[in-house]
Amino acid sequence: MDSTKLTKAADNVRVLIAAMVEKAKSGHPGGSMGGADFTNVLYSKYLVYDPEDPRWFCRDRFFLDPGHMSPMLYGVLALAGKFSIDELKEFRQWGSVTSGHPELDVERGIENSSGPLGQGHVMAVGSAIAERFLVAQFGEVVSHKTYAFISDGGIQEEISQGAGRIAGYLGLSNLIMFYDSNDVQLSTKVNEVTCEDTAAKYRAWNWNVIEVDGSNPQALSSAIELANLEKERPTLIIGHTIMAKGAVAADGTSCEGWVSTHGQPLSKAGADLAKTVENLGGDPDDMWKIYDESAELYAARREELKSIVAARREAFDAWAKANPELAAKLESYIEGRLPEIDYTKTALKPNMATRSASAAVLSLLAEHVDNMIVSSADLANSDKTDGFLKKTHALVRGDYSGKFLHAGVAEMTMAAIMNGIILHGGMHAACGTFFVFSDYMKPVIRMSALMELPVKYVFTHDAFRVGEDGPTHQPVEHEAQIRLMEQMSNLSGKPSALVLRPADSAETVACWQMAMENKECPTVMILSRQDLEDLPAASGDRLAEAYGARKGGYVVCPAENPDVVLAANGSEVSLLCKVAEALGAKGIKAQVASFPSIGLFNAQSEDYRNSVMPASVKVFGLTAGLPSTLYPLMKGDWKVYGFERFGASAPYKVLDEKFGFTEANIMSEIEAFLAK
Ligand SMILES: Cc1ncc(C[n+]2csc(CCOP(=O)(O)OP(=O)(O)O)c2C)c(N)n1
Ligand SMILES: [Mg+2]
Repeated sequence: MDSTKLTKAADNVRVLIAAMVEKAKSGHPGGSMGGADFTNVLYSKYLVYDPEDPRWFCRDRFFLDPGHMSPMLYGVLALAGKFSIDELKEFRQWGSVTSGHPELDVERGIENSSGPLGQGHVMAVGSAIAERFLVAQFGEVVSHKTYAFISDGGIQEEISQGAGRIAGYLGLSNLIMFYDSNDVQLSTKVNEVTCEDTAAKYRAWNWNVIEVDGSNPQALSSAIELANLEKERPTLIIGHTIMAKGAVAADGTSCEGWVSTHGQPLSKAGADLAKTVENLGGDPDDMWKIYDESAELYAARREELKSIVAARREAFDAWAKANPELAAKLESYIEGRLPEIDYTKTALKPNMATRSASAAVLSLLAEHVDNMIVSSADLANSDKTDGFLKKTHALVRGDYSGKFLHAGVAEMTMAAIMNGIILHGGMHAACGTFFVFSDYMKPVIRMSALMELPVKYVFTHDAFRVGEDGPTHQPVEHEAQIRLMEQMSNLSGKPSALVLRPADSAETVACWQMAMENKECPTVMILSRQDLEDLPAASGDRLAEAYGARKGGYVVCPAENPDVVLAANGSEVSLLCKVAEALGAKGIKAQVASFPSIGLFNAQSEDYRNSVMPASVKVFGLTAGLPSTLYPLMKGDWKVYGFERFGASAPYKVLDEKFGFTEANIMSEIEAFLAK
């Protein structure tokens, strides 16, 4: 192996990194320069991908955790032919493909958006789980490695605890993670915040840990080769690297290891750009170039990849020919086609809690959808994702045929794993916990939304009616918060999330079908712990009527020329139906509408919206969340009765009384509102 050639190519990347950050007048050169040796070795010698087909399903995946090291990734990908020098020159500029932190772009070799430290490597765990799961169904023809790159920040983020535990517990030997250990972070040296023994920590989680000089291509190659041989455990390669490798000041003294090089152009950090470029073997007057030696290295790899990929494709074709049914199934997975599911077969009983109705749908899904992983953060029997579990079994070390992942008590890790499963491709993924703990998952849901990943989030125990567990367990402001995602569009200009709070079991079925059919963004399901009365159905077919949910909101109790529209979702709708009946007896005509998704309703035509909420009619909203939950729905003359405090510990019927969620109190609220 020609170490000099590899170091030269890494130096080439370092020069490009320094130039990019300098030109952009912002960015993170230090860590990027130190990590370039590993990334260069990986891309020029080991990562298996098809240069002609970036989406080739069996490619190795590379997940970058520290997105601030984007210039390192863009630099290496430029050598691999995925970015042009002109595109590197546009680093961090409006409309460029080289944004400050990488944004998912598989065509260019970017497998994940990264920036929030910690999440990137957990997505890699998800990808590794998806790969093992698919190998269990289809065999080695779909196997590949998942590589992750993590830095001090990711190692310190709490989420790494969950990822380390789960990957080690599952023995994900197809996962190889490089830890760029450069002893420096954003504002301090690493030894100012921790004295942990990282190697021992990962070993304790059942990882294969290898420690190497992270600047030495020979040592890095050996480590990657060893990791590739590992059959039982995930591997952590701790690479001791050098922050701002090669950076020097005007007088030639070293600036390596300086905290100041973390997040600003080298010139601002105290180094000299021209001297640094020179020190790295580059030409300060011509920094923007790919050296002939680097081009040769990557051209040779391209040739190697051609034959590696051709052999893999040949083996795949032979397998497909011998196993046409399996091959067709795999194709349907990759294309994201859903099997035929007759949702009317959902085993509903009268007046179910929506979490129980969800369990019934999940049970049906488990029977039909073989490429779906459902997970729970140790609440499966409470968030009722066990409806799915009962029809399958859990993933365990050495047996990846189960469709259920016991994530343990690690909500954020679980969610980031779901993102990784979807990023891998060919899979559906859902995860559950109590709605109140969605707080632990928001940064990940945000990344699902940004990356347009259709993860299904199942949140139960959706309001103060959690009851005796008290205010720590009672979500109040959560629906208003999560619905903000419905008001925001993603980078494709579409809604960034679909948030559904069904009002009864039939609506839960409709909402689950919508969730499964939604391939464009995450879906959040907000479900009740307590039983809910089935809503009335004028047609006699409540399930058919519940598909009004497809429009986000629809009339459940119609009234001709109503005096008032009563608007709610979830558990509040059946209460309003009763109130409407009582108002009717007093000569007040109330039309009740259910709004499982406010965002989706607001996206409907004005005509449709007026048919549900006629323009001149007063609107009374009821919510067990903050009143502002319903504000985006309100127009004209309106009032919302909601919840403006933390909840309380007591049986939920008592809480209904105390907080005024009774027929009598809501009646009088409405009458007072109409009298105004
Ligand atoms: C969740 C999260 N918190 C904070 C930050 C801001 N931030 C960016 S890099 C960094 C620390 C970087 O240290 P390290 O990971 O060692 O990178 P290096 O300095 O070696 O480049 C921080 C705190 C972030 N991106 N994500
Ligand atoms: Mg560091």
